[in-house]
Amino acid sequence: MASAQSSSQHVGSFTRNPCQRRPAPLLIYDFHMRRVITFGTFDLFHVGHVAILERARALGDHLTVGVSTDALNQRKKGKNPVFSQQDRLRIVSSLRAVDAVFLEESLELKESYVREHNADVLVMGDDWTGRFDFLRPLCEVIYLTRTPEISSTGIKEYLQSPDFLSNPPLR
Ligand code: C2G
Repeated sequence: MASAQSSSQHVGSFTRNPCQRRPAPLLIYDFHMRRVITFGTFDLFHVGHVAILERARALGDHLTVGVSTDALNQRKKGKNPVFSQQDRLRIVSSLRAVDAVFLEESLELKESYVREHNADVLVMGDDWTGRFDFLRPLCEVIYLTRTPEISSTGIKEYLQSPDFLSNPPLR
């Protein structure tokens, strides 16, 4: 009983401790993790956001998400998101499909973000088609079809429309 316990503890520390001196199995040296990166505001988080994040994650082994800051939205769209950057970051980081998050401060920093996070693939929705093709020497660039009939802007408009009080769900 005692030996089974110490053996399982040993295996646990072997797999988790990066300073472990024992040589790692060859499998680990050969393994190349395909790292995916994507970006977005993810305000009023909805099913279109879930869909693109799940599809982005399925294209690799690790998904990093850049969540745009409130200041970036102010500059880009002239308005603040409904939810603060801290809340949007927290929502996105809670998803099973998402492995890491960070705050995207500027649209012009895509190249450094791709390098910093060692991304092999950049994924964006097809509303961004062509915009990031210049990164192709650095990483694969994939534009995924947006989920139809849902957007943060559409939700805001619906909440302000007379339909909202009388009608069934938006989608
Ligand atoms: N998206 C989608 N389907 C929808 C709505 C959004 O696939 N119905 C995708 C968008 O194409 C985008 C991601 O979800 O890839 C996030 O969408 P937004 O929050 O609207 O992101 P945006 O404001 O476009 O910010 O550096 C790029 C920006 O940070 C992107």
